Amino acid sequence: MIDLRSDTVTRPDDRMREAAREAEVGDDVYREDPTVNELERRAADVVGKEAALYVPTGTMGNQVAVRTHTERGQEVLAERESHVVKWELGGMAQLSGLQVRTIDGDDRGVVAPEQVREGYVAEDLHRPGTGLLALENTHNSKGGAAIEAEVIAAAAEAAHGLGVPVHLDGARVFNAAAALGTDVKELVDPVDSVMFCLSKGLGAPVGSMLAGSEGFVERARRNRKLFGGGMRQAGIIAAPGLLALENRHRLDEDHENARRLAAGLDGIAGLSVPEPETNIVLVDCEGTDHTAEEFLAACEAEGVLGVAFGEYRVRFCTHRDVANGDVEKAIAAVERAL
Ligand code: TLP
Repeated sequence: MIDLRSDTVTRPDDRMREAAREAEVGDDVYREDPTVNELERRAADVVGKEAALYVPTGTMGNQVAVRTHTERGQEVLAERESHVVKWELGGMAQLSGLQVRTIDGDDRGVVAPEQVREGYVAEDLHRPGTGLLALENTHNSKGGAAIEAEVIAAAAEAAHGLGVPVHLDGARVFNAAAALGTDVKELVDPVDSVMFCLSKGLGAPVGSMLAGSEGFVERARRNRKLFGGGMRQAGIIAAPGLLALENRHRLDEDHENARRLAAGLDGIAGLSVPEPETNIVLVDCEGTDHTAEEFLAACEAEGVLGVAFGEYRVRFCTHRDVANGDVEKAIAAVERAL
């Protein structure tokens, strides 16, 4: 089976398993786990922030960030299709008592500065006030669009001009940096906090990082505990995370595989597949007269897995466990499926 459902499906390699076995550990709630401490230092360095916090999932990282930046009852501005709005179980409302005001980004999920200013509400007798702007890079729902540093900076500047902090869901921010040929620090410099995942293209079995100023991360540490994310001998999972951090230089390979996959699938009658910017391939299958679910069932029977991203839209995602020749096999399998 060629599993292209997500870049989260990768298995830890032998080096990661070995690193987990050998990891020096301690109780991380007491901040006594040397491996977690090292991972937090290295992660902060890589993104150019003062400090970082290890969290079990990207979802927890986003939710802790949102909670840390805001006060109950405020509004959060976020792109309509962003993960934090669409795929986190309404966590902002459930966990932090926030109301979301969505912004319709463009077809790459870009939020323009004037949209930030339009969406902002000042606190008064009737209105709750805007507590946070949440951005996403790469933008998952929009096919892994790699949003340029100046675009992020423009939206962030608009928010900061209104006294509103900015969080970036950078689950795949290293994919964005690789695709743009930019240092990740440039992409995250304009924002106050960034979450990135070790468990996607970087290949760790678990874990994400939330980075920001010392003060922000100190407060986030309390909220992580509140949300049940205070882990103990977490060095066992942080050790593969340290190796994963070094895998950020391998993402171009996933992007190249995604481009080859997209080009091959686009050549199949009934499928329309734009050239991907990173490792996410969105396939429009309306021309086949089959829904995404029907199309996916046929693909599965031929040995390829993807996920539905709409009635006639399917996502295939390339990753570290895509073996040599898998892209060509997947294209041939989809052709047979149809
Ligand atoms: N995304 C998953 C699914 O939830 C859709 C995937 O397979 O892509 N931010 C972004 C932009 C994400 O894509 C994801 C995971 C998360 C946050 C949450 O990360 P986890 O799964 O670690 O909670």
